[in-house]
Amino acid sequence: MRTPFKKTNVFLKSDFIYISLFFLFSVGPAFASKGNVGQEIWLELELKTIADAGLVGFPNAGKSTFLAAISNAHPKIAPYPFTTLNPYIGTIDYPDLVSIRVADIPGIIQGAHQNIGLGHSFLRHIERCRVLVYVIDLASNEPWNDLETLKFELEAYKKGLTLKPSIIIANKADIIEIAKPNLKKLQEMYINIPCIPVSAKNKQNILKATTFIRRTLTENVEKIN
Ligand SMILES: Nc1nc2c(ncn2[C@@H]2O[C@H](COP(=O)(O)OP(=O)(O)OP(=O)(O)O)[C@@H](O)[C@H]2O)c(=O)[nH]1
Ligand SMILES: [Mg+2]
Repeated sequence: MRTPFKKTNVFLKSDFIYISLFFLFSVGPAFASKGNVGQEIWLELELKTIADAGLVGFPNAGKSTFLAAISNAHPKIAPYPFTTLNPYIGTIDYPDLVSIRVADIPGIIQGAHQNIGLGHSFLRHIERCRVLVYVIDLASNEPWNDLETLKFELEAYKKGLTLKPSIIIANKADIIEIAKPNLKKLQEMYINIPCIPVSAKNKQNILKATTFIRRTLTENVEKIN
């Protein structure tokens, strides 16, 4: 049994060891001087690139459905316009371990450059993508007009924006009666841009689409970096 005296004695000893170790290992500043008044600066930082490829299209064209089909993302999909209100990033993982980031950008409508619809804030996101992937609804009345409008809005927002490497994803190809003649005319009108028919909903021709996205990025690596 220990006496109270012995207990106190042990405590004092360990206390002494701790204090000695503290002084032995603490290497604080040797002197201190009075500080001057510091400087204050306001910086506005803007993220330059949000993704390798950006999905550009009218509301309801199927951008989010396409992103869900090609990547690991699970964006909200619904049959009404402006379902997507903020850019949503997904990653395409290729079998050789290369991955490409794709941004689902909220729908652009006529007058977007004048801040109509979701306007400027989303056009700004398009600037930050290396490659433009126009997602066109083949079942719409005149899909080539949709593409013209999109390109017009991009150019009106910032001259030269449509010069970025681009491809067309002609979506809703499963609605065959309307999609088939529309696809033919769209491809005839835009011979300089690869145009890949897909059905994002049924995951048809998705491999071809992801192959073209990658090819467009790698072929233009010098232009876009
Ligand atoms: N038939 C058919 N319907 C599709 C296809 N892709 C998308 N849809 C439908 O089109 C509607 C709109 O799809 P979303 O992916 O939400 O369209 P979005 O372009 O992201 O629309 P916003 O977010 O509003 O800009 C949904 O009802 C989808 O099921 C397709 O390949 N074929
Ligand atoms: Mg969407």
